[in-house]
Amino acid sequence: MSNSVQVKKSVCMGCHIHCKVEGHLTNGRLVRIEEDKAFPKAEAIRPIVRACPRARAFPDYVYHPDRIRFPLKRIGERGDGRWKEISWEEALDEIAAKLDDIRRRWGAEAIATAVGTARTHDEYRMRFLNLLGSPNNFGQGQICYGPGTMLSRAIYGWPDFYPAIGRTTRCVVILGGNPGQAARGLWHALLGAQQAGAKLIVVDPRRTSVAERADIWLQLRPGTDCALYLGMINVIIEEGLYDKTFVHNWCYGFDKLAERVKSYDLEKVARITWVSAQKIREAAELYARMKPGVIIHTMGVEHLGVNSIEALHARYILTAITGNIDIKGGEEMRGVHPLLVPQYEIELNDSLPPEQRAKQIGADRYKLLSKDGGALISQYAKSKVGTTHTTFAHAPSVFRAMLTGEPYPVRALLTVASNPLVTQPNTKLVYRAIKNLDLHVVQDFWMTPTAELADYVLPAATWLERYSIFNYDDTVEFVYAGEPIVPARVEGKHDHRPDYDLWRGLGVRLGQEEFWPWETLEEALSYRLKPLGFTSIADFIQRTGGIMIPPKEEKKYEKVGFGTPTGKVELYSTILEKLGYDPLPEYQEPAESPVSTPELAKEYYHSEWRQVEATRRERPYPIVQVNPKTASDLGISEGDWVWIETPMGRIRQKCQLFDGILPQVVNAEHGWWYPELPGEEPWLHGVWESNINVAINDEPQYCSSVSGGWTLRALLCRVYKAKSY
Ligand SMILES: Nc1nc2c(c(=O)[nH]1)N[C@H]1C(S)=C(S)[C@@H](COP(=O)(O)OP(=O)(O)OC[C@H]3O[C@@H](n4cnc5c(=O)[nH]c(N)nc54)[C@H](O)[C@@H]3O)O[C@H]1N2
Ligand SMILES: Nc1nc2c(c(=O)[nH]1)N[C@H]1C(S)=C(S)[C@@H](COP(=O)(O)OP(=O)(O)OC[C@H]3O[C@@H](n4cnc5c(=O)[nH]c(N)nc54)[C@H](O)[C@@H]3O)O[C@H]1N2
Ligand code: SF4
Ligand SMILES: [Mo]
Repeated sequence: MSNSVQVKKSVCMGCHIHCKVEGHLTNGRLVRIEEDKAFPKAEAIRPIVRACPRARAFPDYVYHPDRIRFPLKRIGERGDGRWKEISWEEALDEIAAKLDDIRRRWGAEAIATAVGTARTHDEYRMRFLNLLGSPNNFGQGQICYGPGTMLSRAIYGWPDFYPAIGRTTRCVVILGGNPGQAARGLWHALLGAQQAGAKLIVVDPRRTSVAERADIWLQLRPGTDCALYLGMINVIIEEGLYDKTFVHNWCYGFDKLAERVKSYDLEKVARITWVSAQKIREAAELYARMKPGVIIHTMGVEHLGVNSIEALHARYILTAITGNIDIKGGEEMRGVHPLLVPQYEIELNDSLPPEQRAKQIGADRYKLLSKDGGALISQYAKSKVGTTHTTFAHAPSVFRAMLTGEPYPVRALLTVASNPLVTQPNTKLVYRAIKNLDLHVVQDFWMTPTAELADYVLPAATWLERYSIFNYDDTVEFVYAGEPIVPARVEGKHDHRPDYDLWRGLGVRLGQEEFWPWETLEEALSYRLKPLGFTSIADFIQRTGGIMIPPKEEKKYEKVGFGTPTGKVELYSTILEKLGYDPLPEYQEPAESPVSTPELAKEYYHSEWRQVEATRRERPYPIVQVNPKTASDLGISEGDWVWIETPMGRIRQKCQLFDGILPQVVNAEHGWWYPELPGEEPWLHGVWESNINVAINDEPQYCSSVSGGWTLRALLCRVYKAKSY
């Protein structure tokens, strides 16, 4: 008998690369994920599926016996680990009734939502919350590209740049990024560019695989990026290496910038950063001379908390004064596809009444998050990009409100696609805050430590079981679409549903019915594609193969300008000035210095994948990297379990000796919990054992005063030998 073979097209949501993939099925069962061969291989966006350990393990992941199969309702106390299976309709009815009660007693703002790193259709969560009248949406975006996109919108009127690395690129600068492990698509683009002769500069306290390939590696003291970049700007201006025409026509505040950076002479910068003046000068000259150049900053900079916005500001100035904007092989300005209904429109941000928006927690202190900051940025940016800046509540402040009732009580939390008990700093506070709620709902694939503290746990459909559209959250004009590869619901076996079903299900039960005309995610996504001339998402996939990339125009700013108050790139930011902040970047000593976290094991994705055997086998334990000299002074050897301790608490990881890290610095992994340990309290799957966020502080002095972003790098700790398990 011959086997029936089927191929389905989708977009992998396994990580930020979002490869276009094909699911191969034999007799209806997923056997492997392959790259979509019909995918047009634009230079900077290659599928890298074959090299990806997670892609190989997806069949084990989607069919894993530990997945949640039906909605679960807690019986017993929260955290007891005792559950009863109920139907989706029962779960949604009960949750909606409880939310209705909380809304009546405390106001809609007492209901908050937490989300993770953009891998679901989050625009429907925003729609639900805006219609409900709560401004308290928060999540990981606040430290994961949120600071960068907020700031680039403020000073360029454009979302973050797209690194268009290609054959013409002559210089690539990687700031605090580890693409060899965390961004393989970028890694491959980089190798191609190097082969074609591009130069590479890497700024990282650790010798990563990309630092090993660098022409210049600046091994800086963690947390000092801002000073380093100001020093480089100083060199570029002093030596006249900036793009005079672009600066003259398109930059605002150059003279004030030149004045500011004068105090960042290389002797001083070398003292702050521990990088030699000579190397800093060489890096500045190389970047300014080898054009087009691309700067890519990732979490080493975004996670700097106190210094993050300042460092990002200096980083964007480097791109602007060298004129590397919107040119082929440089950093491109992109925007949403002109015909696609953008996520922004689905979110219905304008339907949140102003008096409710004004209650957004944290907005009074962290002004770039606030309604004023958001409105100011959006007013200018919208005219150019067509989308605006979505504001967030400040996560650490919302957890405090759950616990203390200040500035007002937050009584319910809906956590979707996130595991804050592991990924948010100050784990003890997060734990106590969640325990204090009237209602906690989690939608996930697995019983994570966070799900163990829920009242209801809803079984989510993975990207393999649902339709999807992807356009990097309205920041690029590509449209990718995917279809389900395996069924989400199998009678009697499991009833996984897309997150959309939660938001719509609650919306229609809470009086929002007229705003939810689409019964399913498939219908909702089809609506977004109709203006492009497709009858449905299935029609789009069938006729296009699931991808549309309109041609790219260079130097769009010559036609449309920049979406800022002055219509130029604001090196000197009039928006920051209006909000009461320093309009130019200035370095501050980090709250503490220095330990840096994390190094990402390539098999994992944050707190995910620890239950899948193939990936876990490759990295069974968390690893902390220690310089051999430091280890020998502390009596620690390779493979020892060591305590990593701060005044917040201590956790254990296994020591790896590594001479690519400075003796004063250690590097711990984040995202650790142990699915195999019991779920009930006090274990919570070992959340207190190796999770570095137990030891990280999130008080206001650890947060950026501009954006509220918390500090996950450049923190002080003590390391010493632990007993082995
Ligand atoms: N100390 C320290 N902390 C960090 C970091 C660090 O470097 N150091 N990194 C930070 C960064 S950059 C990020 S982005 C965050 C990540 O923070 P999180 O997003 O909270 O972490 P993940 O482990 O990705 O958790 C995602 C959860 O969502 C589930 N999930 C995945 N897709 C879906 C979906 O489509 N629907 C639903 N309902 N569930 C889904 C997964 O099973 C998983 O349990 O962590 C941050 N925390
Ligand atoms: N395999 C895998 N891939 C992933 C993820 C995953 O969990 N696993 N997560 C995804 C997500 S959400 C994100 S945000 C990205 C993260 O991707 P990246 O940002 O590329 O990776 P990280 O390891 O978080 O951090 C990058 C580098 O910052 C350095 N660093 C630490 N402190 C400093 C500092 O003070 N200054 C500078 N300049 N550098 C510093 C670290 O040594 C590290 O090499 O990866 C994505 N891809
Ligand atoms: S998990 Fe692997 S296959 Fe999926 S998007 Fe990331 S790199 Fe591509
Ligand atoms: Mo992230």
